[in-house]
Amino acid sequence: MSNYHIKHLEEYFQVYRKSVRDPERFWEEVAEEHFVWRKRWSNVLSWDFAKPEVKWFEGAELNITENCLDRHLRTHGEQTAILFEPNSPDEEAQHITYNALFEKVNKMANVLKAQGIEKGDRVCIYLPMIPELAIALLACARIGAVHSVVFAGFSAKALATRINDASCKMVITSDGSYRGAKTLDLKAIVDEALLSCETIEKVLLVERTKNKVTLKEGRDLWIQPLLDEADGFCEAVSMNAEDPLFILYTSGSTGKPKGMVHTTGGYMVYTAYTFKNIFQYREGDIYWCTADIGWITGHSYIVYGPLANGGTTVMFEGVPSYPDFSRFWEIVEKHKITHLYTAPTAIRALAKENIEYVEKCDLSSLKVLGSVGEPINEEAWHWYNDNVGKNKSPIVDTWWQTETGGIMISPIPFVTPTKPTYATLPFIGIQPALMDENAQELKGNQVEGRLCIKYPWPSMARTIWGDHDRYRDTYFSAYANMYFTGDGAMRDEVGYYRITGRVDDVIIVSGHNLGTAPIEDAINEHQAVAESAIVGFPHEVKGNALYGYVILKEYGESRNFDNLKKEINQQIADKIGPIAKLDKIQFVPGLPKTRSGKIMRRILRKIASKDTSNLGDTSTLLNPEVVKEIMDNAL
Ligand code: 6R9
Repeated sequence: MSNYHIKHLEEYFQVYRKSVRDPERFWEEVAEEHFVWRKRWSNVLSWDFAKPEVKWFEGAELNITENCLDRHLRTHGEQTAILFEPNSPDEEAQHITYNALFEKVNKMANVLKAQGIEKGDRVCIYLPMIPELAIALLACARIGAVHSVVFAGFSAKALATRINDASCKMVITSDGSYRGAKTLDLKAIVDEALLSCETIEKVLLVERTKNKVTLKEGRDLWIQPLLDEADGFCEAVSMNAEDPLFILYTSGSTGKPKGMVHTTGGYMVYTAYTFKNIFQYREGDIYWCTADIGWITGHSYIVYGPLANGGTTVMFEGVPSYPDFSRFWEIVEKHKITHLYTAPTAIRALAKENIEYVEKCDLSSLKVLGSVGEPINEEAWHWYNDNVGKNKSPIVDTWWQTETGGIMISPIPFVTPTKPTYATLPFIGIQPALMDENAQELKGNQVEGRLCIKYPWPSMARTIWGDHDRYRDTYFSAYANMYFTGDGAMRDEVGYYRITGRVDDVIIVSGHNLGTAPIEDAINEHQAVAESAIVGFPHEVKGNALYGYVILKEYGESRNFDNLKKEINQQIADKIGPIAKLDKIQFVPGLPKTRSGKIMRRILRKIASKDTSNLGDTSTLLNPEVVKEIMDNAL
């Protein structure tokens, strides 16, 4: 098992040096030793960040589901692959073994085929966190269809935009979704979305909540009767290593979401390798990542990474607060969870509640804790470490992105000494760089700049679906020959990295990336609104919350501003989803602008954060009087 499971710091440094000295050789060895390929590659890596074009394991053929399922049947057939914990603690958990999962995936793959899905077709998956979600991903992968999962909290409009962008042929959804005490009517949202989607031929429906649904003749089908009839084996389609595996949308600085395209071979190798090392996952461990599969964390570290390693991965349907704030800790106790991978926003929300909720549960099974999605603040880090990890389970603060496919900067537990709020060291094979304003690389330690990556890694996204120019412009044009992450970071005196946050127009609210542009577009569509600007401000649970400055077409005394605020938020919920609602809305007579017409968001951010003692350079402001007016009436 050379290089596959790193066990001490010296070994990390050795393997790291090897991985950057000869990345091709290094990843070739990993690929060779730990995966099943149908045909070997002719070339490990070819790349050109100027085009940009990156290809790993060119010429190789494989099917990722043979690596995630088939090869484990002989050795791990009766081991639990997916442990499903339902929304309600009164409903029994399901232990789906590798044998059972194999059969379910094969059946669903046969159903997809019978319903006209072929290799290369795009299938939109809009499901709650139930086993069928993971099964649907794998069923697509089995037949070479490209899955595009849309988080089931997105609105009908957001869903339609994503379906249309990728010209999806099918939607897989459910009658409804349980979220704590609430039930969401997913099918109704899909029906509304499909009014503006022309490419969808079939809708497959999973029964979950028994909500009343209307079926459209010739389009909508319940999936269960089809599964009952389907054969339990479906020949896996041979995929080229560079064939797309999935599309996953992320926010950008324009209104249109970016459909990040991940390919098959490199993604598999990197997610599996990082999973094994960054969680130090061992035989028999019960690993739980609390993310939703609608986000990249769920794709890579609920589905593909754990299953490629023959692990047991927990899927939780519910929320941390239902039926009460003990839910997470009760799940840890009930299933003897060994690995808990969650987000700072969840930690902060739970830390606010009575400590009894944590203390009454037996958390002694835990070995490793993880954090992802946004910078973890010092207080949350200590609370997690002291109360959940009891000072014995290392916290892996893992920095990465939808675009990177897998974890990029992170401690390795029991190997890298941790430091609160630091993601610490680059993972094996990852070559970060910090850049200054003049696009020069900052060498040495104790520096702060913009975080870039200098060399390709196997799981990087290869393009933006249908818009390669935007891919180049967003990630490869700021700095020559580098991938630009959009994040700022500092490197301390020993070379540890601390991510300081986004440096672009993306705001991370409760771990969700929100672009300011799509929210502003949604607000501006309200008939009373002339213009708007959104900024983030610190929030004790969400990390950041949204503050909107809105210019009305008429600023009359007679308006009912409270109603207007509600309407604006409703508009946002309809166009994007409730996660993008504003915490504060201030009606303003104008926005601070530069002479060239750009909104000076820096000033708006300072006002929203109540940090107005020094507004910085305001000499290029066209309308300084507006700033004073906004400050006087700030919320
Ligand atoms: C995996 C994921 C990516 C953005 C990323 C950064 C922030 C993620 C972080 C972190 C500080 C961490 N981020 N992990 N910031 N420390 N450990 O979250 O992907 O949803 O695409 O978000 O999240 O700003 O650029 P994605």
